[in-house]
Amino acid sequence: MTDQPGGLADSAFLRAARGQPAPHVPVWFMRQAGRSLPEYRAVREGVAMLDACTRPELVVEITMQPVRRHGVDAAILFSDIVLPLKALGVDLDIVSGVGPVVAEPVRDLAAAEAIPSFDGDRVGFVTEAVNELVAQLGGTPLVGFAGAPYTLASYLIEGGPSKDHALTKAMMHGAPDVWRALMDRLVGISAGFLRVQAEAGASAVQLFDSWAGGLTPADYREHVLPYSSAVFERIADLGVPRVHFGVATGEILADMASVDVEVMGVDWRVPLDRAVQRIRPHQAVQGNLDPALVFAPWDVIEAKAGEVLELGRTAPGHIFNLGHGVLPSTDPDVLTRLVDLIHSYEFAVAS
Ligand code: 1CP
Repeated sequence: MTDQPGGLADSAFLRAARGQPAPHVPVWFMRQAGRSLPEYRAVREGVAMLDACTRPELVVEITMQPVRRHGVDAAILFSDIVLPLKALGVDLDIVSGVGPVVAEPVRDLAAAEAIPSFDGDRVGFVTEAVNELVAQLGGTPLVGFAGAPYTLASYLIEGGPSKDHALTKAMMHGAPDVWRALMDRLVGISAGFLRVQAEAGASAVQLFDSWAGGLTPADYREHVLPYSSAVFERIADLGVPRVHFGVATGEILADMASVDVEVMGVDWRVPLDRAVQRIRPHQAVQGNLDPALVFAPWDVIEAKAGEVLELGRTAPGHIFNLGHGVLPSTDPDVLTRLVDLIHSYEFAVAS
């Protein structure tokens, strides 16, 4: 990374992530790659999702597409949270229209202990893709990511997407030895996968604990937080900004922010000024326009995005994003217009 003015370290995204003043509020969108873009659907034609993730030339192309089209301030690697599990030998697939499906769900100690340890050699294609992306992106940072232990565990235990996570919670409460064994392994996998991406050149990393918001605060604190905390501690030496994100996390935001992390991702349910009161004073915020709002008339989008920007000023740094991923039917032109709006926004009163 270069420290020259205008270089990567000076990018609006990294400055905001570190709580430093930025020339403009940086913006990117969770799930900006591989969702709403016709050019994505064209290159994915006939290629299975997880195969696409293992082909560096495709990963590079799909990761670059939203950067070229929207002019966002960060790229996110095209991959999936279950990819490292698959690469390590867990029998799973991403089924179109469903999501990740696990052939033999983890239900006992033997199955938990059979989850392989992380091995960077199994994801050499990620290193290759990240190296190439860093070269092509120049001054635009690349965000690496991983699923948090709890969210990964939910897929492994349920066997696929679930609304209530009943089997996951049953294991958490009813089989603590199995839970610990599984979560310990997933800490190694999440941290290992983030490390590989950062060492290959990713400028920041995000841990997606998408489903943690379905837990009671007590359960989150006792059964999940220690493992997510361990992931962040294991990668602290990398020196890249770390983002912690989940959905519907209002009630657990303070706990999520208690880990060693620079940026807190906030979903759309909590106004950013209130989020700032729940997290730690040095932490930047990322978010949080309701992803459904981009379907509203433009004057409404403009007003709501303006509100998000104004409330974001209460944090030492603000990275504009949606409160969760881009919805697949989103009009990409609206996202481009939104990026332009964020970049040209003039704050009402100087700070
Ligand atoms: O910008 C990007 O799209 C980057 C790539 C990306 C990311 C960051 C993909 C590609 N997946 C993810 C993360 C991911 N995957 C999360 C965390 C973020 C979030 O909360 O949205 C989760 C929970 C998953 C699991 C997953 N993978 C689901 C959700 C299923 C459920 O439980 O409801 C689904 C549908 C997938 C498949 C997937 N991942 C990515 C793509 C482009 C797709 C669709 C694959 C296809 O073409 O069929």
